[in-house]
Amino acid sequence: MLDSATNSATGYKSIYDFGDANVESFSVNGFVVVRDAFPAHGLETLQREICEFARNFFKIEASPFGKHDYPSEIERMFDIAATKCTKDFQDFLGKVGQLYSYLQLHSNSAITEAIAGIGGNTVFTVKGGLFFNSHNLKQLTYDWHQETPYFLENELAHTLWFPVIRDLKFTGGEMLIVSGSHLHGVRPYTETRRSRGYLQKTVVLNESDSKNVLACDLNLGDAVLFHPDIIHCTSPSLRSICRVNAITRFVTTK
Ligand SMILES: O=C(O)CCC(=O)C(=O)O
Repeated sequence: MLDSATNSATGYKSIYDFGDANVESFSVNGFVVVRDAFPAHGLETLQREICEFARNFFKIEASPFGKHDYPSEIERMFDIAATKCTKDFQDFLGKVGQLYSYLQLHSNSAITEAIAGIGGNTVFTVKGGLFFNSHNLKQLTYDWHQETPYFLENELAHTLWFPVIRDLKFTGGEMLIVSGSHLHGVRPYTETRRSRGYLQKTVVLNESDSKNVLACDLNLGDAVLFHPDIIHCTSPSLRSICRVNAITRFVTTK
């Protein structure tokens, strides 16, 4: 169980207090925080590409600040696109994971070193995309679940989760994880799907899980790398500003 920590804005303990990037902490907690995982210029290139891609995909006119303030432009376009058509928006979020600038981010040595540091498997390929959280849009959030049941045809190595446009303490809507929950393997789950939403493979938290919840209140540039059996979910979005994050799953072939 977790002993002490500062609280994040959500009232949950902050992941920063538990995420030392070493093999011992990974084996106990099931995650590590990778500080300075991405250089600012790499994230800015991704933000610019997301803006261009969104403008073309959703046929939205550029705003006057669109050339200078990519985070605000992404928020503006995503708010429009998300409320208009959830299905297209879902497709779009997934396709961002194939952008050159997205894949390029992962060639960064901080990521490869972190994977090697926690005794990672040989990684053959990545599957990634954006996630979005807003108080107007509950369909694109996840209940408590594990990654493994979603990737039965591949062997999932590690999962990387990171903010794409702003620090999470500013936007809220963090991902929540249950520290140490990977130690019990894959749990029984219930499949449901909200109208026009993601497939849910929901697990129920027990009393000890509930005491070990941490908020991934990461700063832009940092990332969390976690075990595929870690239980996690999207926290409710309480602020007016949306949250834009990415997930990359590193997979090995079976
Ligand atoms: O970023 C989020 O909202 C959660 C995403 C997630 O849990 C997942 O893709 O497995």
